[in-house]
Amino acid sequence: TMRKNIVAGNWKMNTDLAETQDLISGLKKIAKTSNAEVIIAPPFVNLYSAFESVKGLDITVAAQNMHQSDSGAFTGEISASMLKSIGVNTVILGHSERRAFFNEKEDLLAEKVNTALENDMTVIYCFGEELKDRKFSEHFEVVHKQISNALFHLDASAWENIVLAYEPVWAIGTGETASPDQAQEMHAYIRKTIADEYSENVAEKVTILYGGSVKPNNAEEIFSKPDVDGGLIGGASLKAEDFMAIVNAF
Ligand code: G2H
Repeated sequence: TMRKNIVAGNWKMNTDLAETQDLISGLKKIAKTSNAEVIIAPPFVNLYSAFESVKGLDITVAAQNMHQSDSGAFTGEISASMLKSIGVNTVILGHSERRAFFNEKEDLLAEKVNTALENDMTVIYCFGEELKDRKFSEHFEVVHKQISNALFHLDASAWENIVLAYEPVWAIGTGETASPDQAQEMHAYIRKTIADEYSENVAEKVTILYGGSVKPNNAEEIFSKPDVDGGLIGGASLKAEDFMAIVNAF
């Protein structure tokens, strides 16, 4: 396809400074064999060190979150310009853990997306239904809203800097994965949703990642699906060997 394949590691609140450097050392072989763009998202405090450590490797460093404002009295928060100033141009927004534990809603996420794009950043926008939504057969509707509420105010051209990450909440860190067919079904639905709102061209170009308990033993089958363009990897991104195996599943 014309799409970029991406494997992104979301380290969540794991890895101190030494562990960040160790993990990156373990990833040094990735660049040579991979057909996918590789992204890692360490915690804020280690982004600078990570950025310095990946120099010369084909690895992009991303942030796991950021604030929607440019600067000001927001104690404890990090802005887009701070990220940019250390070379970080990619940010994960809307992760289900941000939604669940920090009450991030789509109106806020739309602001964060705007701020990121104004700062010429790439956004990895996460969303996905909960188990109850799937039980009530509302998963397509829920996903539609999560995408439209946060992203459909954007111009078609903005989509060049948007990556989508479908992460069914019931599959996150649970060891439960969506079956490759369930993933494909939703990814095809997402692409059709983009095509209906924008155009086939925009939809064909957008990279859609799957996330939720992707491991070395299931990555290849999931990534083989036509509308799955890669993965957002949590637990398995914390072991260099596992992450490399997933990256090399492409
Ligand atoms: C989903 C995923 C990474 P895990 O949150 O974003 O984590 O692979 O541990 O389910």
